[in-house]
Order: sequence, then C-alpha cells, then structure tokens
Amino acid sequence: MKEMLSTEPRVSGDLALLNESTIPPGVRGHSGPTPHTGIVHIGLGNFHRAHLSVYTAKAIDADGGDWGIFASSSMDRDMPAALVAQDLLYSVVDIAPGTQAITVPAVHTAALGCDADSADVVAEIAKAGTKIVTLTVTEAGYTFSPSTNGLNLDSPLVQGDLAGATSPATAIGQVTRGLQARALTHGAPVTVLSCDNLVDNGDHTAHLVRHFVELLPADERGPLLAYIDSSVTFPNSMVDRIVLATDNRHRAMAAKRLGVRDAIPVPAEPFTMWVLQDNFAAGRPRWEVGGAIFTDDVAPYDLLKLRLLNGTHSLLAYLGALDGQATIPDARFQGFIEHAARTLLNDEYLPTLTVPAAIDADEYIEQLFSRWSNSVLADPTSRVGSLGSVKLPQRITEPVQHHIAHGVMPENICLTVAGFLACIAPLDGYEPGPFARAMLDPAKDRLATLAAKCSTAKELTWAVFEQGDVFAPVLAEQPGFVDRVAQYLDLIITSGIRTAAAEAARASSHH
Ligand code: CS2
Repeated sequence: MKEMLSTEPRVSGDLALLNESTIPPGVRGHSGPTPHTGIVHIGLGNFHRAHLSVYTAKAIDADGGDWGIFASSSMDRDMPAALVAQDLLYSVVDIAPGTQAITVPAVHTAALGCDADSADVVAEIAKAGTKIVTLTVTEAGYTFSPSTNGLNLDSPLVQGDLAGATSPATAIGQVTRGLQARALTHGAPVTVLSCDNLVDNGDHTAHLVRHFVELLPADERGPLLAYIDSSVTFPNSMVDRIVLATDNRHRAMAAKRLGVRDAIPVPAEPFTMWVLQDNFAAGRPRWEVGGAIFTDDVAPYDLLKLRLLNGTHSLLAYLGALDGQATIPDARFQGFIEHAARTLLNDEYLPTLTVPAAIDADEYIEQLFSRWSNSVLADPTSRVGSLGSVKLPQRITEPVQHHIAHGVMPENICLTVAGFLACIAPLDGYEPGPFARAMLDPAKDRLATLAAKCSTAKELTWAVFEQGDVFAPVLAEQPGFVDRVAQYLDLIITSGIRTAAAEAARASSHH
C-alpha cells in the first residue's frame, strides 16, 4: 500500500525541523539571504504569510533590495514563537486537486508575538530604513465605529492609545505613533498600505490615522499633520487569496512535500490576486513580477471582489452552516445554495458595480465557483462565517442602498443577513447547529444579550439595526429592508433554511 489512509494524518516526529540549515533545495522564494528590513507589517497571520510575503519574495528574487519584513501579531503568541524557532522560515502549501507546489518565502526579519512590547513596533516604524508599513489586521482591527466611520471612541484600547500609552494596543495607534516619531526625527517619507477587505482600504486607513491625530493635543497635532500631508501615502489595494488556519493535515502535507517538518505551514489555494494604487512615498518592491496589478483605479476591482467573492462567500457560509454543511464546497454543491448564490451574484451584486475592463464578469463568476469547489482545501463555513458583524457591513451596505433606491428588494442579501443573525444571535429555543456555533465574532456576546431580551425575529432584527453598532444607521432607515430580513429570520427559525431560501428564490423571480 503506497499511502496509509487516514483523515487526520500525523506528522512524523523524526523529521528534522525546517530552518536555515535544513531547508531543502528549490523551495526558497528567492536565492539570496534574507534582506534587511524595509517593511514593517502589523498583523502577522496566515493571510499575510501567504500573500504579501510571497509577492515580496518574488520581487526580491527578481530585483534584490532591502525589503525584509519585520512582522508582529497582537493576536497570537505561538505561531510567531514557532517562526523564530525555525529561523523565521515557514512554507506556503498550495492546496488544490493535482498540485504539489510549496514555497518558503524567507522574507521575515523579525516575528513578534502578542507577548512582545508594541513599543518595539512603533520604534521599528520610526526607523528611516522603514519604507512601507503594511497591515492585515482584519476588519475588526481598524477599531472604527460603523455609525461614524471614524475611530471607535468608546473602545478603551483606542482611549488608552490616544491618552499616550507608550505601548499602543491598536493598529491605528501603533501606526500613528510611529509616524509621529518619524515626524519628530528624520522626517523621511513612508507609505502605509492596508491589505484588508475594507472598501477603499487606503483612504479609510488615512481617515482613521488623521482622526487619531486630530484628537491629540494641539502642539503635537500641527507638526504631525504637516508631515502626513507632505510625506505619507496610503494607497488603496484589493487583496485576494483564500487562506485557512493551520491544522495537522496541512503539517502532514508540508512534511511530505518538503521532507522536513514545518510546525507552522500556511494552507492556501493556488489562486492569488493583488491590485493596488502605485502611490508609494519611499519606493516599493517590484511586486508586479509576482503578478500584482498596479492601477490608478482600484475601486472597481475592490468592489468586484468585496461583493462578488466576499459577499457571496458570506451567503455560502451562513446558508451552508445552517444546512449542516461543514465546508464551502459542501455548501456550494447544495442545489438550493448554488441557486441563491447565482441570483445574488447576477441580480443583486453585479448591477451595483462597474466591472473593470480587463475582467469578464461571467468568467470571473465561474472562476469563483471553481475556487469554492476546492474540496481538498475544504474551507470551513465556520471560518468564512466568523467576524460577520464587521465583514458584512463592508459587503452589503451600498448594494442594499442601491437596490432600495431603485425600488427593488435584494432578497438574497436579506437572506444572508438573516442567516448571519440565525448563526450568531440565535433566539432562545433555536439551535443553529455546530458549524454556526463554531463561528467567532467580536459582537457575539453583545448580540446574545440582545437576543436574550427579544422573543421574536422581528424584535431581534430591529434591535440589531437600531442599535447602530454593527450595521450603518442608514440601513435602519430602510424599514422595508429590515422587515424583510426579519421575515427571513422568522422563516429560518420556524421552517428551516431551505424554506427560507425557497422563499428568496420565489420572491426574486418576481422582480
Ligand atoms: C472570506 C475571506 O473570511 C471571509 O469572509 O470571504 O477571508 C476570503 O477568503 C478572502 O478575502 C479571499 O481573498
């Protein structure tokens, strides 16, 4: 027998650990030694390790340059520690039927965990050798309020950072204090590059940094604002690659392909895309050699991805989880879910955006279905359904407004939101199932408290929208929309997700 059959293969303990002396030939992302730091990255997680790091390795391979990455995580202690134990090396495992690709980017110069002092991150941003500060901190990491779009001034962490904490807790606090130190010393230009799934992520980050500065004492404010105006840029970018959390199955795949043991490989789909504005104040790696697309107009790509991929992904996750499906491919192959997804894509998201000239919408959609069909990767519905309270507003707010303004009810967007509420804020007596229970959300406790006070789907839905701390208040001003979400939630609770989806299909076909 060539291979042992096992659903959760074990990593053989006698393999050597991946490090500088054991790295096998042919997998290193670039041929030279790790370069000096040019990039400070906030949000050292799996997405960063499979996206920016891989593009940067390719750019260094082609071009050299001091573009090493000093990275920090405020969430995780173990992975950064494991990275240090492996000489900052790890592998990215491409997972899809028929691929064996693996690469070791080898671009990091430091990996700080959540037990490190964030003053070190600020100090690194402050160094003149730092040319770019990059962020992948998730939608929640920007600590903004959905009702004002500015900093969330109710957050104790934001308050602490504004009050002058020497070790800022928030990403915006760390960036702004780093910029402040630069302004007060060498004043060299720098770029702040958000790589998160936010609408106009660069503009939004600039807005939050400026908001932070405006709240500082007047004597600090003036010089810092002048420095930001003259010397700091915030390009917009669209990032795309489906990347999962690491488990033993991925460790076994990495060991098999590498012949050495990697404790922290990153599982990722082979597909990758990055579109960004070429607005860098102090130079940049030639990321285009890795396939990055530079354009003045990121917005059409950004909306295409946020709505078609991410928006539909949310629907697949919530409908799938409520239907007992563990993974996105399992969900996507349920006929009723595929039907809802196609209606959502073609009738509800596509009409709200301008497809970039270089993209064929039908091909893009078929490519999405093929990515969602990757059953070897087996993206969990609980991963995509997590953080919905901060993700969904980025995906649905403008599309809902667009349709309501045209007198049309976006049935499958309503169904997505109802699915989210059913999973994250189940009313007393309703059981959404294990995959919904496994979803994590910063608003879960708040929403559970709210759900405990409500006895009907209508009460709960209105309470969530009126509270204004998840969805933008403009949506609560659309009573027809909120009522329709409530009706779907009621149907999910009383008759199940399949009946609710059948109602959405029926109602959509009448538009
Ligand atoms: C997903 C994204 O978590 C989610 O909601 O839609 O993580 C998605 O996998 C990435 O944006 C793909 O680029």
